[in-house]
Amino acid sequence: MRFGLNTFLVSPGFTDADLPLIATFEKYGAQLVELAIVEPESVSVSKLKTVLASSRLEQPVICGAFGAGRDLRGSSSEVANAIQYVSELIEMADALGAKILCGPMYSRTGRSGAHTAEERESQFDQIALGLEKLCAKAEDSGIVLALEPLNRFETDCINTIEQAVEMIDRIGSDALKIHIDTFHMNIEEADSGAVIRHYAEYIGHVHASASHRGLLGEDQVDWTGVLGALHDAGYQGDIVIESFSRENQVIAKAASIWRTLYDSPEQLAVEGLQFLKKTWQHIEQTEGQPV
Ligand code: LER
Ligand code: MN
Repeated sequence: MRFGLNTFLVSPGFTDADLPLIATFEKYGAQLVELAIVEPESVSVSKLKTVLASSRLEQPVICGAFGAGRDLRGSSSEVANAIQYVSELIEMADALGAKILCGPMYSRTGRSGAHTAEERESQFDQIALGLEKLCAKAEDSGIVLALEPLNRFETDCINTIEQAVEMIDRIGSDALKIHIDTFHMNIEEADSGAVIRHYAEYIGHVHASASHRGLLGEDQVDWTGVLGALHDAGYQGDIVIESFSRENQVIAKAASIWRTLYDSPEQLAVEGLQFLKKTWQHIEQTEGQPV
């Protein structure tokens, strides 16, 4: 189990210019870096590998960004782009020794609207076809694709853990898991801790994100409930803090961070990691004790 930081905190999309972030995140107390790769061609895998190897954050997670033009339920060119993009990320993950590729890869982020039951069914059929191809590639490389449900304003497609489970059961590949995000769960789930306990075996990755995307622990997420459920389920994966810089134009509309939520990315990172580690430790120490 590791605690880490997503590069969206400071960078609109990881490129070679962001390589120094790895040392910075290590200094902040991260045990892994989640690389938000918007344009795979702006990353030199060999340079990245060298920098990772010289740090203690050797095995990263890759986070996909599904903006305009990448949509498994879109036009044939959008589908082809999405497949091409995720395929390149799988290859990058493989080259870097990463085991998880996460994000809302079923559709374009920000696409949200009403559909008839028939339209929805045909969209899901189309997504399943795309995911089947990607899972076959991921299986060959031993990479897990972790699907992230998003809140209703960012997608009308997969909003809840249960909907992600339906898609995973339909595909039936060991390479497909769920990527939960406490921010989205806080909007869409009735009880985040309970749903984590119920579907624990499906969870492959976690974004720890405050209910307002600001400082962890100074928000409405029931952190003891969420982390307690992951702990009790024997979760062995990564828990990565995600927030976004206000300057991040790539994800500005989706993240909708219009006001200052913390003093600096360093504050969010350092205090957030300390908060997660302290809460996890407390859960471990009080395990089995009467409430
Ligand atoms: C991405 O991990 C995420 O949580 C989204 O809200 C960003 O669009
Ligand atoms: Mn997220």
